[in-house]
Amino acid sequence: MARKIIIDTDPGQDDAVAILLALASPEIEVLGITAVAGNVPLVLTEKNARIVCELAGRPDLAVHAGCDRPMRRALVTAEHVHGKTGLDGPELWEPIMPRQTQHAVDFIIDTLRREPPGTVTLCPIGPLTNIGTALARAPDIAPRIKEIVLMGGAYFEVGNVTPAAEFNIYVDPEAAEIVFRSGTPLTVMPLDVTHKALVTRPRLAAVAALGTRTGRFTAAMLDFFERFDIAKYGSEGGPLHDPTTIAYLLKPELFSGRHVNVEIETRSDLTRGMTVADWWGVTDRAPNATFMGDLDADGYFALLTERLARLP
Ligand SMILES: [Ca+2]
Repeated sequence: MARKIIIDTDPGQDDAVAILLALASPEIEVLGITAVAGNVPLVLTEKNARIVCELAGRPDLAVHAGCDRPMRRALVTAEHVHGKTGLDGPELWEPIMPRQTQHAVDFIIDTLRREPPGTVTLCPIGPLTNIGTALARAPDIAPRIKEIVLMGGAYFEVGNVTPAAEFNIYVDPEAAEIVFRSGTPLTVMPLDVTHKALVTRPRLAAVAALGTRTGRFTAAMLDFFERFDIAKYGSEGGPLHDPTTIAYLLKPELFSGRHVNVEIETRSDLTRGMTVADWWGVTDRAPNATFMGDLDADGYFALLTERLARLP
């Protein structure tokens, strides 16, 4: 039986690849896609999610627009990384599939109450505003969630948007705190993992060589995404963050980490959004998350390329 998931997202080129990976994989059933403000404002992330569904030949999917700003702060975006549209690189179009009228937070709550307990996994790959709002408004859904597998945070790599914080957690630390204290099984893909998942030239060439529309679209996105990251990190390629969550659902053996306590810094202006992971077990705080630390990068990109080849 396919694993039921909701993808909560702020596309974002790497979000788009995560969505494509899920839609290409028969082991996964995407119940819906919920958009949140993050990399770019909500009006764009919602539209980009529909563009990606149409690219994958899935205009039947439900895309819901969610929160347009963090729970208690002004929105911070990242056009300097993702471009003005959020999906800069390939040629984009005006999607014709409809946006659902139901708010994403209501969709998340209704879906978790409707489906049997312990069967729905949430995959947040943007700021945690939609998920945090849903948990705050309907605490009864927490024990019904099978698992939350999210991209966010960092320990050894520390930060990418500030010296101390990763973007998704930084944008809405209050929402992240709700998620990390929700008591639901939590698997975290931090920068410690994604900074080892580099889109090298040969890996990019393998995607471009698929010869499909999806392959060309993805290669154009990654090529754009790369330029910023290579300029910033000076590495052999940019990190491909968000698809690690979906890859984990498909092949958990690609990843390794530790079950530890993770707390979110919400008070300090200097370190706001820091994920304080007790990697070395120096406190007696109870573990609340499986915090990943490493991945088999070649296995990850092989999985990704093989799956993308199945799309039109
Ligand atoms: Ca994202």
